[in-house]
Amino acid sequence: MSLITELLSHNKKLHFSLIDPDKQTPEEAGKRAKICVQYGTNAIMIGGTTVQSRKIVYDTIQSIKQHVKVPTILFPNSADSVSENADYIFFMKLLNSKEDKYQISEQVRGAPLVKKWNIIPIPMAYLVISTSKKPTTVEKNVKLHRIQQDDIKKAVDYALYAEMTGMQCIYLEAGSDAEFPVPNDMLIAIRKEITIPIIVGGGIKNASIAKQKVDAGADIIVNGTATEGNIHVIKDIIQTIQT
Ligand code: 1GP
Repeated sequence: MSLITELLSHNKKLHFSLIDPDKQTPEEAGKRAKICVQYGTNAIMIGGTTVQSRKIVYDTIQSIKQHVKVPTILFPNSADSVSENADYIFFMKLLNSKEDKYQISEQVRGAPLVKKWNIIPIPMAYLVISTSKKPTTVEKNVKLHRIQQDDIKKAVDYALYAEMTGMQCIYLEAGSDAEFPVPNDMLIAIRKEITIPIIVGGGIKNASIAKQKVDAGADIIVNGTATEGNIHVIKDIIQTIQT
């Protein structure tokens, strides 16, 4: 059974906390992970759009593992951030990227490392939705076939492709600290068409937004920015989505 299926067999909805190794020291990352786990987060994701070195990823994961026991999942921006001490990796394809490296070539470069280090891959489709006027970091760094927030059919078609190609889950991403999250009507439309778990992240700033996303069909809520400041909001979010 895959990790996500197994976690979803115990909880109706899940919460993952995303720690960007570039945003704090490894020691601080461990402390932040511990707080998130005390609040009930189900896994710690490690990654960010700008991460440059394998060492900082490694050190961050080491510290997280000293503080918490929940699964650690790499959320890599390239093969260079694959780190041998991670439990799992979102082995992901950025479906609406125009760049080969986010579709296949970094994945091909990373595959032997994942095998050598016995990291468990979770095949994941990753879709960036452009929801906000101000471009998010991922939009600035990756050339995209843009999917606007009202491009519902386009998003559904990508989701169908993800399921038909055997992806274990799909991550609908509005971008870190996005002004607006992935819209509810897009989630509802995708949920109607596919059965694989839906992960939603980007701009989920409070419990009321998180509740709307799970009610619309999301299975997993991801918070990243909140771990860096307003961390107590994660407690409200988890309580709200799990009741
Ligand atoms: C970014 O979806 C994640 O990849 C998390 O977004 O930082 O807005 O929580 P936030």
